Amino acid sequence: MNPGLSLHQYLDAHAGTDPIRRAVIEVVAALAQASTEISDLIRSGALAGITGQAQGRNADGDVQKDLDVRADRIIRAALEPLPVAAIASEEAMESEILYPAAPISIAVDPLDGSSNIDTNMSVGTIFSVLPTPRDIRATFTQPGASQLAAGFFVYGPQTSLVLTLGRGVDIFTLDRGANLFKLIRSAVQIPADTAEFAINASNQRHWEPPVQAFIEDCMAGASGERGKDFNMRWIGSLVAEAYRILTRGGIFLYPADAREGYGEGRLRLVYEANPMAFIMEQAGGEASTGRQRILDLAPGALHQRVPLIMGSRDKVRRLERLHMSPDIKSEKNAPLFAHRGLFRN
Ligand code: AFP
Repeated sequence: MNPGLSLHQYLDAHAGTDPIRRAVIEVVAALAQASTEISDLIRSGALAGITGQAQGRNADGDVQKDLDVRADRIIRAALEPLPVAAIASEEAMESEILYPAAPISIAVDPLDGSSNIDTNMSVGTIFSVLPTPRDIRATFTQPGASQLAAGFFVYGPQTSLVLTLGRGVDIFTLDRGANLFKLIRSAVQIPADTAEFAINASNQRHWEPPVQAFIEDCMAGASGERGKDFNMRWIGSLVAEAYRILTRGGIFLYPADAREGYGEGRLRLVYEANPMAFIMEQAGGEASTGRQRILDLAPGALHQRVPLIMGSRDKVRRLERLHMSPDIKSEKNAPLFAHRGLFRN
């Protein structure tokens, strides 16, 4: 597909005359417009009164920043006139029914990575487009494999959109002069193998044995059983980590850990893990809890958390094998393992 193609031209070509596809592209176009407004706020930061300061907590107890609330409002206003049956947001306890007869519904994390706003780091908006089922109450309990489209905006040095409509992954960057998103990469493929992992290593003592073993092997580098050195990244912003993986491969882990409230990890299934998993698979990667494919999970609750391991296919599969390996489970209590520790003192 020719570079420089505008998002509108790209979306029109996808939709044709199919009414559901047309509804999907109208939503993507509206989210793109909303993202330029959010991007402008972020670029202005304190000059636009954006402090990154906590304003309280959202419905599920997470710290809510001023821009979380403003981004949510901007997105809802952009979607309001469109054929959307229901919307679910990280910033609201319950989903909201808009036009029940509409063919699609949206789940959104209006501003992911907001704890990074006051440090001038990349943050983003993540969205998932689902078909509206016969029983609208079941909209957000559909497995991620039902998604019609998914994507995320990264508000970084460039404002970019990573998008899948179910036929591969394409990336667009905002041309501010023309106020248009333009295609910069099409048919993105994640390298199958990689030498880069992303995990918050400060939680190492809380991880389950399979994750401990995987990271330990990476840290052992060329002298260990992997026979090669690895690099580590941790940005604290899911969209930035995903964008890097789509650019040069790698694996991202936010696993379950033993801390209170982290028994199912930190990330939300419906509006973070599912859209990311759809994108990863469409780009030739994989996304798993370590035991199950993310897209096969049927959400039990709107803000349900899930362990997320995603990125280069071979690495995700290695972690799944480790989770299935009975030896690893028993090794956790073995004296040797107890003293191995990730960072030898
Ligand atoms: P915030 O939206 O609260 O900043 O959380 C961002 C996030 O959900 C995800 O984008 C990061 O990968 C992850 O949390 C970082 O979590 P830690 O702060 O525990 O490392």
